Amino acid sequence: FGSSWNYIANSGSGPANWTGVCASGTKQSPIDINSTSATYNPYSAFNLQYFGTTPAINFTGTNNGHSVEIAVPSNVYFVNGGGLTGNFTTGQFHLHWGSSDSKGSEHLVDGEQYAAEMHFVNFNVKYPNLTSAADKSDGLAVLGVLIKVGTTNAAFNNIANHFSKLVNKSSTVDGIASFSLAALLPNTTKFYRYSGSLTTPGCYESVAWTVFSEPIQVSSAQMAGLRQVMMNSTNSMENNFRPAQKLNGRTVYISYK
Ligand code: GRE
Ligand code: ZN
Repeated sequence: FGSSWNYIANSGSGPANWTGVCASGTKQSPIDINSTSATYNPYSAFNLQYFGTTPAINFTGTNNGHSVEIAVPSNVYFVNGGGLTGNFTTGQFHLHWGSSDSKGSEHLVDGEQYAAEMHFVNFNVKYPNLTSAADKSDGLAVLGVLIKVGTTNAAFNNIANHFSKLVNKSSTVDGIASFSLAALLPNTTKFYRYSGSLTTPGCYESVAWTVFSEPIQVSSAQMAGLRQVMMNSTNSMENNFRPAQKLNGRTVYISYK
């Protein structure tokens, strides 16, 4: 199975055929978040340390065949507070998106799917790297940002300007100058929180999920750039989202009343 998995339903390797924890797990992601049945939790302040800065570092963009992923040097950006147990450092961020504006996000809110979703993957600093943290129960804290199509997002151009160089599988772009990651986040402190998993194989149940309750906007031209990206020589990468998984009695928390 390895990295032969994909998002194509009738291929024999699509989400319904993913194996291991993806199939047997009981805390899988994504989910459809029911906002009215979510439990209010008065979280302490959420701290996205250094997200608002532009350190003198570079990012590397990669088309890994499943997503467009931006690798971030670890121990530069940190995520803590907001009810998280421990300190987490950003390892990468990546995107999931659809072929039309009415699908593409992984999380849904009250049954509504968004055009895309960005995941900031942060790993617990008690582990040496993202790979070793990924299968630990306290390993990951992922920030999910829902995306809808509307106005042009200037910050998004920091990555969108490179999409044309990431069209082909395994292509990379080095030396993407750092920028304020905070500018890619919605202008809200409101979020949902639940315990879940990686949304890609091996689907480890190691993620404290934060999904911000407000989407960000990107323009239709910016979305079009993303939709040019290919998963292999014949198929577009669009619709690289896993369908919503069963809640199985989990509590979804909401940070505000
Ligand atoms: C994801 O696809 O959402 C993901 C990763 C790696 C770690 C965590 C995670 O690709 O949620
Ligand atoms: Zn993801």
